[in-house]
Amino acid sequence: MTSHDELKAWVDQVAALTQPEHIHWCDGSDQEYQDLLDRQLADGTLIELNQQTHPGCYLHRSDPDDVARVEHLTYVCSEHETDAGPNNNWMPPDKARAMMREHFQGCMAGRTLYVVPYCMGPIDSPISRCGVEITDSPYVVVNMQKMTRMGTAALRRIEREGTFIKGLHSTGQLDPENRYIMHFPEDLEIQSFGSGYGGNALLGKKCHALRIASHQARTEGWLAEHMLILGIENPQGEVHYIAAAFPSACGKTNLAMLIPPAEYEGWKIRTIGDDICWMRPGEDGRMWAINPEAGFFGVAPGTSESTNPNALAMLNRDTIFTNVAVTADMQPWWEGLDEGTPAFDWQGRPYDPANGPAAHPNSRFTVSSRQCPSYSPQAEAAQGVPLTAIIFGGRRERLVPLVIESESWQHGVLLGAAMASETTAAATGAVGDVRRDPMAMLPFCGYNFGDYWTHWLGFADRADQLPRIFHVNWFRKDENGRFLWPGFGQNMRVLEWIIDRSTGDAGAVDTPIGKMPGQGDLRVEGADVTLSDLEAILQVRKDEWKTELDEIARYLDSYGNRTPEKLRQECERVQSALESD
Ligand code: SAT
Ligand code: MN
Repeated sequence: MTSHDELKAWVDQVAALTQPEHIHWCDGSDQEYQDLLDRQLADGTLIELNQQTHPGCYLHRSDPDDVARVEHLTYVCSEHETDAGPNNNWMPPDKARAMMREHFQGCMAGRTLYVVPYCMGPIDSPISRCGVEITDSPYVVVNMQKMTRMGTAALRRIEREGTFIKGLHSTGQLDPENRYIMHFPEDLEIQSFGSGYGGNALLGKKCHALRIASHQARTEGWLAEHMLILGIENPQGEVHYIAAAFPSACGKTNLAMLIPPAEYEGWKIRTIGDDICWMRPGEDGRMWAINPEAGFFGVAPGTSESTNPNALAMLNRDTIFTNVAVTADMQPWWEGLDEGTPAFDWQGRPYDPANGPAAHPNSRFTVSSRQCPSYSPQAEAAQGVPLTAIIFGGRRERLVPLVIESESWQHGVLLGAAMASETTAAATGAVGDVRRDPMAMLPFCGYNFGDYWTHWLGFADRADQLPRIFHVNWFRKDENGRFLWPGFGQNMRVLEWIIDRSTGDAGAVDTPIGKMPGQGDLRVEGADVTLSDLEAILQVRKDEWKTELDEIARYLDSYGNRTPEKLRQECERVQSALESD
């Protein structure tokens, strides 16, 4: 199967523990994919959708208690608790291993154990990293096939390189009481039990590409971030790349695939990735980024002809849907779609509005990036793409203006560290509470946030053409709960300002919290926004910002002596700017 002795030994060891009936080494071939589909169609794991309208599309209905990431059951098991930080649940590694051993004991009896070698990032990129996921879920395997470079080529790279991330996954009994997502960053290892849901079970994604990779990135001098990457091409054919961090279910996929408004003739958005960005300083002093993923695991509800036509166009073939509703003729359906009516809800019940939405609010599509009409060939480039700007953004009804430009890298890191957002359905728990979510990494940073901010600040000395950092908020509302900014394609106007600021020729005004577009600096002709709305979303209320900064200072303090002094100083600088203005 492989010439890699350590890998072979690990598979044997896991098989001895979990007692599968069969072992299958995945090669990533079309035949293998087809066999896996057939098997899941036969046992009901997958349901065939309308093959006339949606060839190659299938539906998976998950256990109703297994529909989102479980942050309260996700642990970072570093040797020392302080290294995991207050931002993570922690358990001593020995204790976690012993507990997980009991769960895994015999759990694959009667099942097939799949060995899934995968590469995060283009197979020939020096920035890419490999892993092997062992799983007893064929649904996980077909999803990994779309989301990563999976199969023989990845295995060959692992054999050449030696090191790989070990990920062990079993759906167990899908019992929410016996569900754990464990990370052992110092051993480059993941163990996940009791869930089949994306972020808990597709281990290449959040577990590897963010939690373990962020730890690796710190020791090796790069960054693993919860960011989309897009290219903006102007009518002269110049392309600038932007990476943008938003919490889950805040529109990363829509922004990554944006279609510019009519006034932007000759402009194009090129999609590199919609969720994860690995970046490192290049020899030229710029920051170079790759998307480690090969597919999109996007939120279905709200995806429509008006919000994201590119996404809609890629979802009519070869897509796996999870927990969406279906029409009477078995087409996939979700809230926000302009056409069709739901006949059966996400649990397969005849649709009744009394039961809530037809599609689960965190229902998802899994699709290969190659199907995206705006997918950039540069996404396959081994060296990655150079970043012109980095954006942080949250979902904030109040306070936070449409766009802020940082005064410096250090100020930009503060904007990221101070991010907050209303919670969404992407994780179990309450929806709509404002929580601090630094760099949108709260659920994903594999080590202490204090050390993470120090790592971020350190790039100022290591690269001399760093991307400019901005903060945006598309979600500001008025007193009546109406959105003040139209969003979606119209966000292009903000992206243009961001690029022009970064390359030198757009106006801005100074405020105590950073630079903002002044009157006439944003191109708004043709946008569905009134002047008074625009004024409202660019307003800085000093009294409210003082309270916000006090809260940010307290939040930074909660990381104790791990919080970098430079970040506290930056916070104090903004506080005194607010006092003296
Ligand atoms: O965590 S997932 O990968 O399932 C999606 C998300 O919440 O960003
Ligand atoms: Mn995400």
